[in-house]
Amino acid sequence: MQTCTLAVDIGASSGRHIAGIVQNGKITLQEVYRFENGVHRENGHLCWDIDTLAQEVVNGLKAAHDAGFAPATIGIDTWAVDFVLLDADNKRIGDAVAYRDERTEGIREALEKEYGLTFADHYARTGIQYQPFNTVYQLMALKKEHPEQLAAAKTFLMVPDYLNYLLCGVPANEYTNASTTALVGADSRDWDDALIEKLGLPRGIFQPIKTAGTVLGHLSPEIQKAVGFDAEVILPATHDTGSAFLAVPARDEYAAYLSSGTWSLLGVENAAAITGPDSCAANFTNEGGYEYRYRYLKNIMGLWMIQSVRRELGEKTGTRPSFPELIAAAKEAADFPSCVDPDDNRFLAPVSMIEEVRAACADTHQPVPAATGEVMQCVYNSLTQDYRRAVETLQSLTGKTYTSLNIVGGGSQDGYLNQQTANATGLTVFAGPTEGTALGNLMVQFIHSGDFADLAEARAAIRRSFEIKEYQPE
Ligand code: LFR
Repeated sequence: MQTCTLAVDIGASSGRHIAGIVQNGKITLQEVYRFENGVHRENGHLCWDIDTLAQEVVNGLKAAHDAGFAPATIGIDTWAVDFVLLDADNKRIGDAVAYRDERTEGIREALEKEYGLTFADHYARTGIQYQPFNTVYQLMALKKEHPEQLAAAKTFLMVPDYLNYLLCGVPANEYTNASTTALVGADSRDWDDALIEKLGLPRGIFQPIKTAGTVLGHLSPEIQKAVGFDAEVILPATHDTGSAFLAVPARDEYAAYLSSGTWSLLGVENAAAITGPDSCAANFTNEGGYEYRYRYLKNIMGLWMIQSVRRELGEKTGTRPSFPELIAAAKEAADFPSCVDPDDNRFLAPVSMIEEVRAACADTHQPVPAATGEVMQCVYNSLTQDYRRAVETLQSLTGKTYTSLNIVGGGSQDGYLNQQTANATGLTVFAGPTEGTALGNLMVQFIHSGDFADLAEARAAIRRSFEIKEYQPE
């Protein structure tokens, strides 16, 4: 059996179990299991199939064992903001509603009117951007629709907290993910009791906040029996973007980061939160990071737009085009000029992404893309122009000039996007590693195991271990 650490990295469309090993200062990764994820409609809402996810976590542990691995530690990361509630018998109450669901429509306004909480005040306290899906809005939507569920709740767990709980029986809220609730104080880094009280939420459901590197416990006897081994359940940065930012092999402090997946998260790490009015107006967020760094970043709609176009074409024709096919089509239409605003919430969950992009072009009196290549080129133009704007805003908010952009995650494999990003931003782009989130998850485990002394050492090992491609602006 090969001793390893194991990352369970679950995104909106798929999850993976990745074994990580450090030998002679170099990191190697091996994917041992992969499974599908997605949303479906249940009880009138878009929901995650949380029971299947929980089962897949266990299936993947068993697959790791069957492949000859003996994980010493296991860490889980997922997207942010979504949660489940447990009752007094520790049974799940209701569904795991997904963040693209529309239940939070109008809630921000309701907080202003009914609770006297303006967004400016809220932002000044928590430093968290406005997104319609912030956990706080979801909780307030639940309070309206199902007050009985909140009343019966004893424990609030974010999705990875819940999966951890099922593995080891210990309820806890991990800091990087808890910060995305918009209920944690930017400076106190703990639940904002006054805010929770003001909104009439039950303070008792929120668990002690624990930080990345904490060992929660061991696999329970039942899970050990199912998977064939015991391991420690450790907290990585359970928010995938928190893990991705950990894995950025920045060369100096003038590098901006871009975690490129379903979302494009563009920003930097700061030592203190920036919560002033300019930052609020720009909607930059101060999410909690490893060792209390602040992930100061902007959410950009990201590859979701491309993933949605691809899914839609697949439904129309019966076969999903590959990413290289879509990129080739875009290249054919490289001169297509139109550009939409990816941050417009119309792109969050449109019935048809292709039609939404066309409609947005028509609404802004630009050429309407017809063929797939034109739609794709329009998405590329839109994303890279948004990256450029985000870098400019970031510079004005931090008062720093950035000279390079490090792109990590699956999106960093798209050379066409990388080159256009370099061109649009005027920055040198360093692309890779592609396994941003899983790698960041593993790094906390490697530091725990003593393979690396600290984050600086672990990041240096990433530079040695993975190919990083360079793109100069043309
Ligand atoms: C990326 C991500 C973003 C978060 C969004 C919703 O996967 O975690 O950081 O804003 O998903 O949770």
